[in-house]
Amino acid sequence: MECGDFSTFYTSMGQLPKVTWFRSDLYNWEEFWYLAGHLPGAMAAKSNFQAKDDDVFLTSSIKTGTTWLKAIIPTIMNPDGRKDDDSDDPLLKHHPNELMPSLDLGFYKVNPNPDLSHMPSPRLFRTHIPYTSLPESVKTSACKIVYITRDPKDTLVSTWHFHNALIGDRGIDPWPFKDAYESFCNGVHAAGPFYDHVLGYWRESIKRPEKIYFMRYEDMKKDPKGEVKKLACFLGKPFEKEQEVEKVLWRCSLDRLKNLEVNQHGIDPWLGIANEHYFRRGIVGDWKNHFTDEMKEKLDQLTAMKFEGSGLDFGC
Ligand code: PAP
Repeated sequence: MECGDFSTFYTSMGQLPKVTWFRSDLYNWEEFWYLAGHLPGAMAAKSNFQAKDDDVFLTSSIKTGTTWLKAIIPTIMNPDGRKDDDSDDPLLKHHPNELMPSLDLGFYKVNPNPDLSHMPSPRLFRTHIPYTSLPESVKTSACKIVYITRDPKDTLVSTWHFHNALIGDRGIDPWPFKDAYESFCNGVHAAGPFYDHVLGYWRESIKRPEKIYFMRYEDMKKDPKGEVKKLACFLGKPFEKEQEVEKVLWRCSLDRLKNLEVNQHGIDPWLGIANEHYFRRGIVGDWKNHFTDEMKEKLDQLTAMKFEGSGLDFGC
């Protein structure tokens, strides 16, 4: 593979199945859907990225609570992240996206073979790439992967709000919810099909629990201290005192992050998205404000059918 330009990836892209997903083109690569602007970076990362054993990857389908962990993981990994004094907290000046940069929507989006040698170890990355399409070295090295998922009903509602916020910024009318719902059920959405994405990481996490730590947003909301303690142990940075756990959770809380200047007014330099759009309600069960009984029934049945025999559920 010749590196240095994206032409090979654009040529491959041109031969892939393509659909329209509310005014955007989606391409199907290796069984998953990608936005046109996101796919070349994913392809380049798969071809060219070399993982290191101490890298940490945060992986997810979209809108499953990733931003919470984009804040929590760097705070756990930062030797000063659990100290009393907050004055040097990187979150004061940086959106969580910057602390856990995207492999494919950041580095490999702008350069198919970027020089990452300047990054201090341990390097922290995030990605929405499904397990099967991860760069081979991410799977085979000793680097750790944290995956977060969420009840598909709330995931869909969060996705729909996020898209409406983005298109609202461009003066475009909102996306009809029933259209978003149909696409989601058909598996046609960015990083979809949702169920295949979740199951890919879930099955691998069962085979290799020391490699992949699987989390659910609902568990984080229910028992944040317990969940974050387990996460810190997985990352090899266990907490010594209860107040350290509380400190990390406070620093990364939705209320705090939402109200920080950097998140109210900044813009993600890679994606051009307003930082504020990553923080909304952050509750479990927001779907109740948007789903009819019939919609709930159908999606719950689909979830039960897709996850049958996997040992995974969302308690719905
Ligand atoms: P991404 O895929 O673009 O990274 P992601 O962070 O996974 O988005 O999902 C955004 C959701 O996480 C939002 O949920 P909502 O739409 O239901 O409100 C957002 O509010 C929530 N979220 C962001 N930060 C936090 C946080 N610190 N604590 C809890 N939830 C959060």
